[in-house]
Amino acid sequence: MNTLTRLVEMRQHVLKQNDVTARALRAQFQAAGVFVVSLVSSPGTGKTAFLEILLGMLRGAYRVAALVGDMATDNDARRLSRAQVPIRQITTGTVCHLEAQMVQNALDGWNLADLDFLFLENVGNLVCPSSYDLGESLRFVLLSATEGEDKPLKYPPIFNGADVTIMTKMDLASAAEFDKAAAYRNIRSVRPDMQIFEVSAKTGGGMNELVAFLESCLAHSRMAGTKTEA
Ligand SMILES: Nc1nc2c(ncn2[C@@H]2O[C@H](COP(=O)(O)OP(=O)(O)OP(=O)(O)O)[C@@H](O)[C@H]2O)c(=O)[nH]1
Ligand SMILES: [Mg+2]
Repeated sequence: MNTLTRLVEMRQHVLKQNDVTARALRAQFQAAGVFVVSLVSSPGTGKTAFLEILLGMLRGAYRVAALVGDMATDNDARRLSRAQVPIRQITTGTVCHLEAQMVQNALDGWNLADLDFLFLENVGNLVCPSSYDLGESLRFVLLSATEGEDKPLKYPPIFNGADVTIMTKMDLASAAEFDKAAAYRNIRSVRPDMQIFEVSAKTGGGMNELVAFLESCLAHSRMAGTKTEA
């Protein structure tokens, strides 16, 4: 066996193992009635800023928590802790994405049935996270007004593997000469039925719509769970 064959086989093994763990996680989340949303994007798109606002808006009415992945620092976990909800950091070291086993380990000691929403902030990267299922109910991909409308065309797997696009930093759209119509076209050329929201963590714009959307997702998933149990 040559080196390349061995590398391909090892990678397939890692992905297969991840799928098994993710399937078990998904079953755990469903049994506990917790709605799990993961966030992927390139570095600095605004995942943590978006989550800070979202956690603050949800925590009055819902039990919320978040896990946040970072290669080297706990900066994001410290920022999110200001929302005064349970937060745990996953430090991935040299690994450029979260894996299902890392999520499983980080949940140790938490009673999932005590939660309504759990958010997973992935490591900032538009490539690696796309291959790893984390057992989430919904995957958000964030695209900021400052990073260029062509990103969905350049990194199709991450947009194809997500359920919803969140356009962030919309307060900077005109300064950055962001071509929103082109961005919509590019997203939908990769994923035709993609739902898209526009937000700004600076002004809070678009966040009420996001909260209403998540509330309806939670209600639907609980109704579906009740029907399955019946
Ligand atoms: N003007 C403006 N700035 C924003 C917005 N959202 C985030 N930022 C800024 O963008 C920078 C990066 O935001 P983060 O929330 O750290 O981005 P991130 O995606 O979590 O970054 P990584 O975790 O490193 O991948 C920070 O300086 C934020 O203040 C926004 O809606 N408008
Ligand atoms: Mg972050």
